[in-house]
Amino acid sequence: MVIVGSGYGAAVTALRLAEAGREVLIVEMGRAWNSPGRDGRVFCKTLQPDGRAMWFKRRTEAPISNIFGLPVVDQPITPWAGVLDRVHLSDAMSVFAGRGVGGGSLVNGGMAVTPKRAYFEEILPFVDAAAMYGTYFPRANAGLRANTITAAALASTPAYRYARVAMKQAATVGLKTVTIPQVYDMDYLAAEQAGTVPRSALRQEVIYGNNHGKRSLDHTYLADALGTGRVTIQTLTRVDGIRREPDGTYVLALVQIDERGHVVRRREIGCGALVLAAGSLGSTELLLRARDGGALPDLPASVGEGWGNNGNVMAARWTNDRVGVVQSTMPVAAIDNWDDPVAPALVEITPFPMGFESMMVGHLAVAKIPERATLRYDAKAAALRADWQRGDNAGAIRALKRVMDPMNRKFRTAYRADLFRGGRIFGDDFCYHPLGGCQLGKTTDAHGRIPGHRGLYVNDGALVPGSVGVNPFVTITALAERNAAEAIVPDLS
Ligand code: FAE
Repeated sequence: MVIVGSGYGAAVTALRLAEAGREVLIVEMGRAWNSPGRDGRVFCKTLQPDGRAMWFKRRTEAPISNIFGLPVVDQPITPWAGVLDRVHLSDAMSVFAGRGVGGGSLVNGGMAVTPKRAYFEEILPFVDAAAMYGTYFPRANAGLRANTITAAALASTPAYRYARVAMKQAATVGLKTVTIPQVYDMDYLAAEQAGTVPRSALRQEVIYGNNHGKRSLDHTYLADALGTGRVTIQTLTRVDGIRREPDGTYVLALVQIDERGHVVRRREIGCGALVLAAGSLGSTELLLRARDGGALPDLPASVGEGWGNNGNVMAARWTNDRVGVVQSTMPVAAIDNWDDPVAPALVEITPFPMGFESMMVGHLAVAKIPERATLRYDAKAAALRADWQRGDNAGAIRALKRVMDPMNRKFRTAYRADLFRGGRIFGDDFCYHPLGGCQLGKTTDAHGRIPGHRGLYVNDGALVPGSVGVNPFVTITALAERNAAEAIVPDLS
């Protein structure tokens, strides 16, 4: 039994299969982030990145490139098996993704948000919402060890001054604000603030990994899975192709590399059951290559369709109030503008921990937009592509403006135009939340099984049809719990 990838869908599937007595091999292209480098840190410093920062890049490619209009953020690095990847799907869209044991949980902002039930029912009408909200979302949040900052801590922690400033200004113009659960340990954060433990969230760490405090999957689901004694993780090994023997065995072509990227071994392994959980892009790419390359020609024509960016767009505004030099990288608050009939969105209040008083507040919108793209594999360029165009994010920008414009008007403040490439006000050409490509109930059956391919499953963000209205990992985890409980484990036990 093989699982490709070690992010949310993979970690859940591995744990539940192992608990049911199955031996599981996880194949993960990134490394295990559990041993310190020569500087004593597992992950590099955010403002002094090295090869650990990014997946085989010569230069970092951070979401924000400029400070005061100067392109000083990105720095040259040695190509290495680093933790954050940026995959360029088209001129108008690139996707950030985690690489390593734990997938996106190693680099993400830790916001653990359960979607609005009405929207969940709208996007996945055939999924039993009562079971999701009664059983699988609570199970996912427990497995992820989500916790919530107390009202007292939010009101007083110096590192959340930026959140308080934004919440107050939002409330002044009549917007609703909410506290958001986190997988970062809020007790650890309090200890950071008190100066009794090494800093991580308060030391600018997030996109290149957190050295402390973060309950990433390697500390939760994957640790529990390994604890069963039935799960093995093969790291630095990429699944490069899937074919099938006449007896039904799936054969995976594996390419193992060292941390500098040199190929150390190529081999094939066979398995009777295969779960693809390599993320929206990774799982879709494997299926596209297998179908279009002729190895699995009967895969559904819909593979690649229904891909979306979850309505992601980022921007920042000047404030007329100080937001604090030391800011927690772990967002705990948002503006909930989901009831806006024109352009609904959840708008995160994000930090910009630049190490000086920046007088700015950032926002990442997760907007409800209908735009979807189709992913295809360009064999010549050996790259995944999407027909996503710049205008496709116009609805997300509109949703973000409906939150930020009133605050700018009221407080006589302005958008910052000095952060993104080309002097853009809106960071609309990248996303953190790739979703879809192997949609539940379209490319797969209602539980992630690929029709006509016994023993082949998808169980990750590729199943979610392009948008879920909030940050997605709780939804991906809960759907994976559901598919494991209702299909994968019963099928394979
Ligand atoms: P994912 O976690 O991406 O795992 C896929 C794994 O498969 C990775 O470890 C890959 O290295 C591996 N892989 C891919 N292809 C292959 C292959 N061919 N062979 C072997 N291994 C392979 O998938 N979401 C939230 O809910 N809250 C947040 O606050 C949040 N912040 C984010 C911030 C950043 C900077 C980023 C990048 C993402 C953020 N996300 C957030 C999104 C979240 O991390 C993402 O939705 C999930 O990680 C997706 O989970 P999957 O299981 O689909």
